[in-house]
Amino acid sequence: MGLSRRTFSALAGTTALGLALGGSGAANCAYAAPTAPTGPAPGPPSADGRRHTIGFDRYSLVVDGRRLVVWSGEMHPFRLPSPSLWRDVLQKMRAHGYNAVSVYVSWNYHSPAPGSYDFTGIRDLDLFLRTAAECGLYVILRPGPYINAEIDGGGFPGWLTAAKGTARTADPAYLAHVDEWLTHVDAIAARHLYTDGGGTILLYQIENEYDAHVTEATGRDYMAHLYRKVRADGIDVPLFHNDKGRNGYWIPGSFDTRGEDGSWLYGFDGYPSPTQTPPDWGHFGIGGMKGGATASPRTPGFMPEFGGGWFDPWGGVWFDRKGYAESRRQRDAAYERRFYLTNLANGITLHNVYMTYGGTSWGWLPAPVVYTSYDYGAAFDEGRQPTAKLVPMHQLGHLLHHVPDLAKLDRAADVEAAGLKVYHLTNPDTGAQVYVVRNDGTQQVTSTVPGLGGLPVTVPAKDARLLVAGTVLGRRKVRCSTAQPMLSLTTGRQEIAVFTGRPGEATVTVLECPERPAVKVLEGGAAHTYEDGLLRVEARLDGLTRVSVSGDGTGNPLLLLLADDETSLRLFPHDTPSGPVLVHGPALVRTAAVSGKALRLTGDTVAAAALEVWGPRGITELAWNGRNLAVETTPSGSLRTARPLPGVGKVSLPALREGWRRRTENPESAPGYDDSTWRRADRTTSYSTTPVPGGQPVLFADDYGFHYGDVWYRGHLTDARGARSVSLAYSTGTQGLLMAWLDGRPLGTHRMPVPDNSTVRKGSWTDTAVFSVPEEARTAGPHVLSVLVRRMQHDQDGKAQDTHKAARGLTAVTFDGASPHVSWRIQGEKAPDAERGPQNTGGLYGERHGWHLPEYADGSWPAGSLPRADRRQGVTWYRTTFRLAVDPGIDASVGLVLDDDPARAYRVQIFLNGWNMGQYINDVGPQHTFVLPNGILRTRGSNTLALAVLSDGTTPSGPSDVRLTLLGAAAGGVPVVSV
Ligand code: IPT
Repeated sequence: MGLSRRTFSALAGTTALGLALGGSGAANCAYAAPTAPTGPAPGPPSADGRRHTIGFDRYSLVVDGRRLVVWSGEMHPFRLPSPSLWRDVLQKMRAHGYNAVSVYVSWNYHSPAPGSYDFTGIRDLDLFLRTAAECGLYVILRPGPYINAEIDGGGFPGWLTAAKGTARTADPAYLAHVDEWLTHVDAIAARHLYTDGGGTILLYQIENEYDAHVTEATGRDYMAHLYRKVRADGIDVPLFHNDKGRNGYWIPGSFDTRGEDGSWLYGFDGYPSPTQTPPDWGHFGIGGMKGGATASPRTPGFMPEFGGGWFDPWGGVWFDRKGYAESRRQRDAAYERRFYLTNLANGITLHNVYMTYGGTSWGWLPAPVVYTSYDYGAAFDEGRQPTAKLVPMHQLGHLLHHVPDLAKLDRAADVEAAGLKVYHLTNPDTGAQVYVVRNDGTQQVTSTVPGLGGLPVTVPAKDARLLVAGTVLGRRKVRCSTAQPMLSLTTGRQEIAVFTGRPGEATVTVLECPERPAVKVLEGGAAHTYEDGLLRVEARLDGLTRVSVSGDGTGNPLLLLLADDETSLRLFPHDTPSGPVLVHGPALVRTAAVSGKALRLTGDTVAAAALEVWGPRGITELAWNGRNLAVETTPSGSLRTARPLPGVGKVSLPALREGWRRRTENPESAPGYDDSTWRRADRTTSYSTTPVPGGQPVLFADDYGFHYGDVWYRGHLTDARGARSVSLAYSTGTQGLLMAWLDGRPLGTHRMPVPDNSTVRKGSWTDTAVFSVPEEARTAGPHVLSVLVRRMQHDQDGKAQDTHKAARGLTAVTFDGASPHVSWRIQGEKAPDAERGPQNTGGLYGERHGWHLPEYADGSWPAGSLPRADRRQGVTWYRTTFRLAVDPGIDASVGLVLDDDPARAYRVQIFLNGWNMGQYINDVGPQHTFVLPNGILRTRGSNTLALAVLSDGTTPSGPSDVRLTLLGAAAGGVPVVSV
């Protein structure tokens, strides 16, 4: 590849420039001069149309010559099928201190068939990238081709499971498909690169957790192929891979990048358990730790995924059936502090939390290992609500943005503090001292940490904090503080420094003031003394303590704010072209813009909240969500609204008891059903990894173009004389099942067991259902054997063994006592829904005939009220409509709850306005609440709910308690366009 103009613009640092120009013409674009300056971190990025350089050295990325700590959160656009809400989540991330969003792009979501690609509607990647840029977030783009991600086939399209070529190798048949995918993604990505200001894509990942074939030519050739392809498509930002663990796989130089190793970063992931001591995976090799960042000494410590929660499997064995609330409890705010601060202390300056908003694996998106909710116990829950886990993210994210010393840290002399683990670091340029102090014990510890002025530092059990000494904030040096710094900024002439900690904590902050300052405690309880040029402020954290410091010879007055955790979450710094602003009060501040004398803010309130703002000089007016507000000035140098902003009004949701209509289906089980338009299952070969049984046709659904949801088989038998039983071997993902009928008479249902600890990761389940053949059917026939398979989804391919190609559906059918001739027909899903996509619907009769769609006329269906208690093997549909009239100024997050006696054997696919919002398994769980995203849910208007109920026939069944629930509400929100 020649040195394009664009790549040229990606050069950072004169060393790299010289190399690139003098070299072979390769784009050695990103290795920065080791002496890159430590200046303030660059402001929030946007699609500004300007050239930008993205370089790095061993400490950090260097963007436009300035160090950047990447504080990123993972979200998946495909797990939030309402594009308007992408902005909601991204704005929330930005407001709470994240500066980047990392996204997988899932091949299967965009490609229903070979050669067919869709990037429109809910699949509009271009829109997502534009929105991220508008929200001021960098993007880390991760289009695979393999992603894992607990998504069907690990992101591989259904059609790829039936295609020639070994996946995740250099097999040309596979690479041809891969190139087609990357061509489509890259055409969009290339328009949004930060290097030319088209957008904010900062980094780009190829493959994911590729730990197979690492030492083989096929693995290296595959990676080299992906690298070349992506570069050839014009992607000129640094590329990287996400090493599964700390193996040192795919470090620079480990495969052929055509001399471009300088633009290749090493990244690795980790998901430590909360019971573990936080591991030292960074550069410093503390504790003799090998691997991780130490494997690549010239690139910055980079964790493209660090656990921010964990997923929950069907049955919920990992979390004691308590679901994601338990995941969130185990990896709580203190977990984040302990583990993420340890990462920072180890030189990890590119840090992405997987997940930050998990979302929903709606329709047939989930991999077999998970159920519908992908909440993940993340900082934002599935219903887009902030959780207590945001506290550390917010405090640290803003700190990293405002205190550039943290972007370049070396390990400093070890210090000991009784009962605490201390990481001592220093910025070699500024001399700032940083201490990460961690308590791994089960009791709170108070100890003195050498270097922190002999002050007692308290760390609660299983918690951690970051403290600084000798660090310049604005015009003053902080000699030391036992509170964690959160930010430092200057509005007009006023400097503001914020420190934080747990509520009730006693803190001491010592500032260097050359002259005796005038100190005023404006709010809260604080004591202060001045001696030998040092101002010592003592305060117990409780809400917001305000101390003003002036006349100390430094020039600018300082407002020292000491905020407890909850209060810190109500402090929102924002950058505007006129300078920084700090907003205090509301639950969320989304945007801040200066127009003339007015500061125009948008955001959310939940409870009524005073709105207070520190802003650039000349600002005298405030507007909130478009409304001008009366303001007054405060002794803190801020503007405050005369009256608090109102909180959110009441949201009422209708009951869903009335108006149901009900219809049973599965005519396919009747002997006379006309299946002549179904595909004949008569193939004899397959690319599946499942062997085709001798003497039988291929029955694997994927081989007939059916990739998602339920599939029907009808076997026409000519002679069943003497048949005692029939054995139906089948293969599904977790929780698959099979039900069979002979000549319309139910033979029974067979289900895969609920996974336990030993089987929970099993992607592919195979078993054989054996049903006895009723006496009256043991005749010459003809007979019809009808079989419905809920095959669930394709396994992921984490080990690169083509496991996504394991068969789904029936695999072999044999009779005991007879060998009738059988000819098979198969029917699965129809052509994919153009808007909702290939994973929305399977092959049930109702799905094939649009019973899930809002426009379907169900007027002829009999009325049927809930609860129901039918005993019938097969499928029954329930439909109702309901109206919502949520105030347009309210963002209400609504869920659907299904509840019943757990002994009842049935499952429900939930269709809202035609969208498959997931699957409920009454006797397995643990999920009962299904999030209904606004945009799909009409919050002002009519909605159609259709439930496709599949019941075993072994117990009475039918939906019982079906109701709407409010997952959260705020006054504010983003405009939502109906999907
Ligand atoms: C790692 C994957 O990279 C990611 O796609 C997802 O599957 C995640 O874990 C788990 O949610 S796999 C790692 C835990 C071995």
